[in-house]
Amino acid sequence: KKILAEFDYTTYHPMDEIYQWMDQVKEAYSDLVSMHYLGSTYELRPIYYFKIGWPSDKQKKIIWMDCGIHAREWIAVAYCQWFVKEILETHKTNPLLQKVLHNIDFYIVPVLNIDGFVYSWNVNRLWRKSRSPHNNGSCYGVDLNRNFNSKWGSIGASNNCRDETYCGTGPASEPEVNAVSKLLGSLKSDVLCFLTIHSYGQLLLLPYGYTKDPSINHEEMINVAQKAAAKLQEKHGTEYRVGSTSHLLYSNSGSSRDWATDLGINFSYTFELRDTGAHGFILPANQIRPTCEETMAGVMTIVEHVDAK
Ligand code: ING
Ligand code: ZN
Repeated sequence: KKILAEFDYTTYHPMDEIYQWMDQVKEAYSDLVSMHYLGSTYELRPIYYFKIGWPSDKQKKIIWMDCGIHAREWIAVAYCQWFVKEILETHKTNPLLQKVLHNIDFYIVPVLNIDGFVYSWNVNRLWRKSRSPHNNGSCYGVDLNRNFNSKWGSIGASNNCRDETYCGTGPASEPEVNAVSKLLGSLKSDVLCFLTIHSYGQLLLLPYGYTKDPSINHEEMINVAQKAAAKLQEKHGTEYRVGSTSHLLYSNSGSSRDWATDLGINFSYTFELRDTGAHGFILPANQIRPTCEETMAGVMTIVEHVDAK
């Protein structure tokens, strides 16, 4: 059993190592970190999230980050781990983090679609969906990013369980999506910002996917995103495109980002990390460090903006 100090953040880790890592993080940093049960996956694996911030008497604000909603997007999971490490290892010397951790709790879900993630490690590296059975077990998995209750099933999603974008049998029909919806629904008035991490494409996407209409906070969200993309590019020259999903890509319903927006969360973004297709979902491990370094710069630009509000 490896100790936390030796944990290698520049390689991809299977789920058993991530569970072990979470246990060690919460033990080693119990003053700043607590671990909580979010809910269960279809295959009955526990989904946990970290709450990171100084304990406070006043009601703190929240920044949400989930990774690994799509099974094959391993770099997203690696980024959540990196983000946690960076907060814990640099907060004492980083003035922004010092301030932020007093005002805000980060809620971080390192792997949301655990069943799919395990399946991607053990059976099919390019698996995307969850692993619930449908049509009497003739096909498996729901695209969890089409299963949220945001114009569910209306556009850019499939009703056929054999498809990669199968939206499920109803809004939040999947236990993973239901768990997120319940928790965020109960916290909504305190959530400053919702971040969901995917790959690939090098995009910073904002709402909406389900319509081409701009969201209420569109102007400000675009401005902040452009600033974040510029800061990100300063690190290693990586270029990001910024815009709403429906304009940059194509329309899609049932995404968590749109759902969070309609819940009333004023800043809601999807990060699509490296690359633009050369390696796609199989991003080589030697790109974990630069990808995470640049993403850190982008994310912290958003954090700084929402904290100052
Ligand atoms: N992309 C997101 C997805 O849920 C997206 C965002 C939406 C891409 C619509 C293209 C079209 O599909 C990934 N990589 O999961
Ligand atoms: Zn994705």
